[in-house]
Amino acid sequence: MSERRTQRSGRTPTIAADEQLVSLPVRARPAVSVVVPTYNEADNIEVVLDRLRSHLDSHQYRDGYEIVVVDDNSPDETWRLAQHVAEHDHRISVVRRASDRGLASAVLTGLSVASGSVMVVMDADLQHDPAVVPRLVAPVLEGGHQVCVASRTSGGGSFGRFTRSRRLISFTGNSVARLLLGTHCTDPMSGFFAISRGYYETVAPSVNPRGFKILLEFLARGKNPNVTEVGYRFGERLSGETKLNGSVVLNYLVALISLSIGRVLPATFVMYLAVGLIGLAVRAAVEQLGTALSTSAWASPIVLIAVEAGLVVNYLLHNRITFEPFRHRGVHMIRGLISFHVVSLHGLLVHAGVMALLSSAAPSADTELLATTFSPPFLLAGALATIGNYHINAGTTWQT
Ligand SMILES: Nc1nc2c(ncn2[C@@H]2O[C@H](COP(=O)(O)OP(=O)(O)O)[C@@H](O)[C@H]2O)c(=O)[nH]1
Ligand SMILES: [Mg+2]
Repeated sequence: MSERRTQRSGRTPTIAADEQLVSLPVRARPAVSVVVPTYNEADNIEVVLDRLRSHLDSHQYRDGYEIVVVDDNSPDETWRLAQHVAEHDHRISVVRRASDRGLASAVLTGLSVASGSVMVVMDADLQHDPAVVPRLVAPVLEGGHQVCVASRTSGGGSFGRFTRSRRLISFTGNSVARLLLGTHCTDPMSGFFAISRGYYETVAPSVNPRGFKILLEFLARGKNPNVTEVGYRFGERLSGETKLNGSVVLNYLVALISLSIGRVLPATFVMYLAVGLIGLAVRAAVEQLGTALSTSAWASPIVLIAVEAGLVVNYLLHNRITFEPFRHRGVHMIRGLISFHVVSLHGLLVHAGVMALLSSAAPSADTELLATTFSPPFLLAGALATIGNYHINAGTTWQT
C-alpha cells in the first residue's frame, strides 16, 4: 500500500469534534496539478521544485496549483528533501511509496491523489523543462483539448543531446507504437504531458500500471482523444542516472502487446502462451542436444532433464514477465517453483485425460490420427490444459 501524503493540499475533510460534525471549508480544486515521479533524484528535486514553482507562480492560475511528488522510497532519501520543501509550501504534497515500485504506477498514484482540473506529468531530472508547463496546460485548460503532449518530434522540438542508441530506441518505440496503436501523436513515448481531469477519469480504470510510458496507455485506451502537441527540446539530466534499462524495454514491449493484442485476448494470457512456447523450444533443444551427445542408455534421463529445463525456464520467465507485478523474490521462488511444477503436472494429467476421452469416443480409423503429435485432438487437449494451468497458476502460484 502507498503511504499517503505527508501534507495535503486538496479538499479539507469533515471531522468529528465533541460529538458534533464540523465542516471545514472545502478548498477549490486547483487549476493545475503537476505530478513528479522520483527515484534517486536527491541532487535534482529541490532545483526542479523551485523552477516549477517559479514558472507556475508567474502564470497566476486563478484557482492556483499543486505539485505532487511521488517517490518510491529512494535510498538517497529524495522523499525527505521533498518533504522538507513541502513543509514550507502547502501546495506541495509528497507521497512516499513503501512497497510499490515503477514509474508508470508512481504516475498513476500521483494522478489519483492530484485534484487539479488539468494534470501534468513531468520528470524530476530537468530533462523536462519546467518552463514548458504553462504552454502544455493552456490547450487543455482553455482550448478544449483532452491531452497536450510535450513533443520532441514536432513544432520545433528536438531530442537535444540524446545518444544515438537512445534516439534509435525512441524512434523504434515511437514507430512501433504508432503502427500498432494507430495514434496520430508524433511522440507517444513522451513522459511529459498534460491531461484533462475528465479524460483521465474516463480512461484511468483501464490503464495498465506496468506500461513504462504511461502516455501511451492514456492515448491508446481512450476513444479518439482530442490531442495536441507542443514542441520542446529534451534537456540533459541535471544529475544522477537514467533508470532506463533492459527490463524497462521489456516492460514496454509487454505494454504494447497488452495495448494491441490485449484488446481481444487478455495480455497476461498472451504472454503466458508466448513464454510457454519458449519453454517448449528450450525443452526440444535440450533433448536434441542430449540425444546427439549421448548413448542410448541416457535416453530416458535426457527426456526428464529436457522437461525440467523447459519448466524452469518457463517459471523464471513467467515470474519475470507474465506475472511480474506479483513476482517471487529470494526464497519465495522455491515455493513458487514447486507450485509451478504441481500445476504443470496437473496440466499433463488433464492433457492425458482429454486424449483418453477423445480416443475412447473416436471411431477406430481415427485412432492413428489421435496418436500423432500436434494432431488437432492433441492440440485441443493442449489448449484445455494450458487454459486451466494459466488460471491455476494465476490464482495460486502467483496469487494475482
Ligand atoms: N517513483 C518512481 N519514479 C521513477 C521510477 N523510475 C524512474 N522514475 C522517475 O521518472 C523520471 C524519468 O526517469 P529517467 O530515469 O530519467 O528516465 P529517462 O528520462 O527515460 O532516462 C525521473 O524523474 C525518475 O526519477 C520509479 O520506479 N519510481
Ligand atoms: Mg530522464
